[in-house]
Amino acid sequence: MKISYKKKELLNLYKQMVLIRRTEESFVEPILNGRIKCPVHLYSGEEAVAVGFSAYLKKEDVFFGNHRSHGHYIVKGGNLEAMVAEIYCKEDGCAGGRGGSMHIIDKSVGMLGAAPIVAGTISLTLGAALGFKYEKKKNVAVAFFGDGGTGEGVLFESINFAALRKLPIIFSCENNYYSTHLPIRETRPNYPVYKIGRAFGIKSFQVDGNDILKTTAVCEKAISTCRKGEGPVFIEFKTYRLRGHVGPSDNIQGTQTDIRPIQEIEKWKKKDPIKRLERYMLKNRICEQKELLNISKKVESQVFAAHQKAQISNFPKGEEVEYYVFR
Ligand SMILES: Cc1ncc(C[n+]2csc(CCOP(=O)(O)OP(=O)(O)O)c2C)c(N)n1
Ligand SMILES: [Mg+2]
Repeated sequence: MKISYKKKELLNLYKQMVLIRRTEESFVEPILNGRIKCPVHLYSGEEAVAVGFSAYLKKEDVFFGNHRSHGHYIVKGGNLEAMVAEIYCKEDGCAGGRGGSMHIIDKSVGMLGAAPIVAGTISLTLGAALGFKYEKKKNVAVAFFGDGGTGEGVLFESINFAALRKLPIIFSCENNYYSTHLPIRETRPNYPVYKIGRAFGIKSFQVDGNDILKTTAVCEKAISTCRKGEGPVFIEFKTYRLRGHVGPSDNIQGTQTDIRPIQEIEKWKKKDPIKRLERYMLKNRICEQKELLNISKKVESQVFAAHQKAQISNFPKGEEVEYYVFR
């Protein structure tokens, strides 16, 4: 575990995780009362994965995500107001209100796309990495996908091609042990996910995805490996979602559909990445409780302002419904 972070760096990691958490939790009420109409997959609980990349990223590096990508966008330097507006499907949104929560994109910050087709953006990330290599750039492309993505052939084809061409790509698997309501133990043999990368001879790591000190360390290693031309890298982040697969809870239709055992959920709540970093900083007297509270308060008002703005923004015009559609 890297313990040489300065106070400022730790507080910055903390702030980013809190920003993602408060943003995600702020969607719960508008989802339940129907003001947000698109499907929303919350990232609460998994923040230390995305934020782990933040310290070593450059603006010119690129991210591709999936249906659960709000946190990736925020870490990549995305505009919070534009993301919140997108989730309300408003025209001030980063995709003009046409994509919604599952299609977060903003080329100006290197968030090159997110899509809910499981594993659907992995090959796109590969293309970006190939472009970096052709242009002799030292940038890195990161593909975020869930454990569900390990059941898709395109992942294996992409790792193979990336390994063959030594591309600067990080295959970032957020293993939260479930693909919708399907536990990973029912879809994969008992063979650790990170070993998928080993089979192709690339550097592969497995890490506690709820420990920000560990995620930043592994991300630093992966990013510098890629910048040196020694990529690709595969990382399995072991993590857990604190909310339902889609929406605040899987019991949204009034029936018990979250098949995850209560004890398992409780166990993971104790590993909440934000609380863990709080405990670490307080125990080591790195900061005081009131500094953490101040950060939370500031974040809270930033998130509130983003909702206010999104709610008064307009929906895209009806007559423009066919714009940006392939025909
Ligand atoms: C190719 C494809 N198959 C099935 C689906 C339906 N589907 C949507 S999300 C999802 C689960 C994804 O699980 P995972 O990749 O582990 O991500 P998580 O939701 O756990 O973050 C599935 C199967 C889909 N969107 N695309
Ligand atoms: Mg999953």
